[in-house]
Amino acid sequence: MELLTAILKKIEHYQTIIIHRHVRPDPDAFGSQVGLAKFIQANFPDKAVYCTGEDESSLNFLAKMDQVDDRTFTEALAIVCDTANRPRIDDTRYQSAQEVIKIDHHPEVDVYGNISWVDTNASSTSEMIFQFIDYSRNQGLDLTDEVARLLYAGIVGDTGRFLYPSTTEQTFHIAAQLIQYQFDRTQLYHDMYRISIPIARLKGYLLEQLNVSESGVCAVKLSKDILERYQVTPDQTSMLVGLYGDIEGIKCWAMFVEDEESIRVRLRSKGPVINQVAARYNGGGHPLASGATVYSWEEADQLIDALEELVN
Ligand SMILES: [Mn+2]
Repeated sequence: MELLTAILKKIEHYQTIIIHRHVRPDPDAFGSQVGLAKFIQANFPDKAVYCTGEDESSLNFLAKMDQVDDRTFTEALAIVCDTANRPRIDDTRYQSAQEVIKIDHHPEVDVYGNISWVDTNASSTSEMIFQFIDYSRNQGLDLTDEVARLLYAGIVGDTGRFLYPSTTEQTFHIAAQLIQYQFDRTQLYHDMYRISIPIARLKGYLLEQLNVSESGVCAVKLSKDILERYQVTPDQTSMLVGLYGDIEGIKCWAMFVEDEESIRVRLRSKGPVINQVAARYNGGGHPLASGATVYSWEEADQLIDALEELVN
């Protein structure tokens, strides 16, 4: 509560507020960032509120980013949503802001910000933004339909449509309140889960290649050649990482995606805690869902060995 009061005071105090989130955004990153921005803008129409970071074409249905010039940062309050560590903040210019606030639900691997509100029990940062808004509503501020849509998208995204164990009674309670607002939930689901024909074909390839070790580790490698053959970009493969969750015998899995200069790794688990392994390979994240980066296929194999060790 004290944190919420402190955050609201800062928002009231600053005339210019710039909101950030992590690189390679997902619906929770966008939902929390833009949801908070639109909430502030709706309640304080005289303030200048911006969302910064690169646009993401697959999330255009949620929002587009603003252009912010360097000078604007020097007088601003920067709020960073859904980002555990500083290297992952999209737009490094938060460094020149007057003050920084961190709002996040990942394990705290990097303490930053003049105010830091971290709640690892929250399903999503969007859920936390709702809590903040709920608190502010008692102070007379209003939630709008568009804000409700954005936060709902963030919660749905990070809980895998209310499937993951991070989904709590509170999550459902918040979702129940959000759907009382006017937005097209069916359209939102269509936009979030529609897959293109190239991705559908790549899905077929991935299932065909399925290879599960005796201990329950599954690893799949998508080289540049394969991506080219299927006409899919590294970014577009992110929606396929959940593919293995329903397959029997798989305890944890890694998807390697070759990029220009590195190999991105997406790690998922049904029990063994994998973020320690991710941390050893230039990454991090949640206990059961992490990301990492390796620089050769040999290093990729070492990471697979680390998963084998973890499971055994
Ligand atoms: Mn999140």
